[in-house]
Amino acid sequence: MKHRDISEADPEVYKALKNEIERQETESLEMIASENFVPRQVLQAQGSVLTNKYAEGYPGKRYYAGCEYHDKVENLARERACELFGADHANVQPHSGTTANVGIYGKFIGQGGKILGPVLSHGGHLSHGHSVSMSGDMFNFEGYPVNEETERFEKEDVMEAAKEHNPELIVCGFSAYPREVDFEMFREVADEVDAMLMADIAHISGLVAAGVHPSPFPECDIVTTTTHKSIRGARGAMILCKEEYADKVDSAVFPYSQGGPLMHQIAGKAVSFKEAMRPEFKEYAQQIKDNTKALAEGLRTHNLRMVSGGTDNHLVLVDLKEEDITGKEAEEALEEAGIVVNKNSVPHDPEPPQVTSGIRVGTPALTTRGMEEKQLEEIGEMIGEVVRNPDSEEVNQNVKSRVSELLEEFKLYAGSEVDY
Ligand code: DSN
Repeated sequence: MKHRDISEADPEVYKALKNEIERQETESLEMIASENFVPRQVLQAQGSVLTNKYAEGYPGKRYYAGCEYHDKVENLARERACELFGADHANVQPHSGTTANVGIYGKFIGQGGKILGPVLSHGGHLSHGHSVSMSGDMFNFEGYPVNEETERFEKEDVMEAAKEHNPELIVCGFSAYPREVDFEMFREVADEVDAMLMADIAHISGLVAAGVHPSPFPECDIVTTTTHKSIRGARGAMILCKEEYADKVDSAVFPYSQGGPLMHQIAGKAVSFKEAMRPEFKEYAQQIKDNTKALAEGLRTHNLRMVSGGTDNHLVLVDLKEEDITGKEAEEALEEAGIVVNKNSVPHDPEPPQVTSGIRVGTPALTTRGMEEKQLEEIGEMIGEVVRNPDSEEVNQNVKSRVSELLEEFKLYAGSEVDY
């Protein structure tokens, strides 16, 4: 086998990698609420020789020989995950949040079983039972809404849906919900209808790990999360649970829903969990929350309405139903000006998901770049300017030029030896 540098071996891929780091570093403000930037040490683990090995099974119980170091790495990831989240057991093998969720539904509830989850346009995720996802196809999902007045998940509405549908499992956890999740409330509802309680904390796991958002334990029986959003780790997912569910959770992942684990990704997860244990990570997570509040202040200067009136976490959901612009048009105008957000359905959205009447705006990635309240408030104002004047070339140029200055001031990988 001949080893060559990627620049020589595959110039096309190499060029795309170089272009992508240039895009991330210099072209736009990354404000997709589910995205983040990992440090060099996580990239190194992900690019390691652990990719070369099959390691089906679990540490000490593999189906292939030669897993001594894979066991070491997976145990580190599991132990760190348990410590960070106060869990009895962690399975760090899920390739994605969707496979983690569907594995749990299948193993614990079974095909056709009744599950209650959040309505997608009220903050839920496709894997919480949407009809276009296998979760909606294989399981009998019903939805609970946000409250008409507060636009938050309130006990009365969740309880009403739970009593009407009598689910075996309740899913709490959201991909577009700007408020703190009240796990105690969900536990009370689950107990009332004798259901298991699962939290999907994919979006907020960094906040939970840092202790700046309430923990889903001990209220929840099982907790799933991706590992690359606010927790700023390697791309993938994990499942955390109480001891009594440990064996069943493990079998829900392998062999039920996956084969061989991606051990290089598990190494990346282990390294990122160690990062999340550092005191600086707690400061980072608190800064995410402070920055999002500042972003909301900036948006308010343009009288933009936010679902539920504001934010307690890492994102805001701007409601454009009463404005002369759709979510899609706002997303496009902002991208043109160098600010990357995503169009997002809002509660009672008259527009289809490809258009929507909202935008979701998050701060974890910009907080990783080192930006603070001053910058985020200004960025909120710029978003307001663009949304109010989507066709103005002058606004577009002014915002673009300020975005370039901010990117220049708050570098990402420059000086870190990461060059693609
Ligand atoms: N795609 C993620 C998000 O943007 O919320 C969820 O999987």
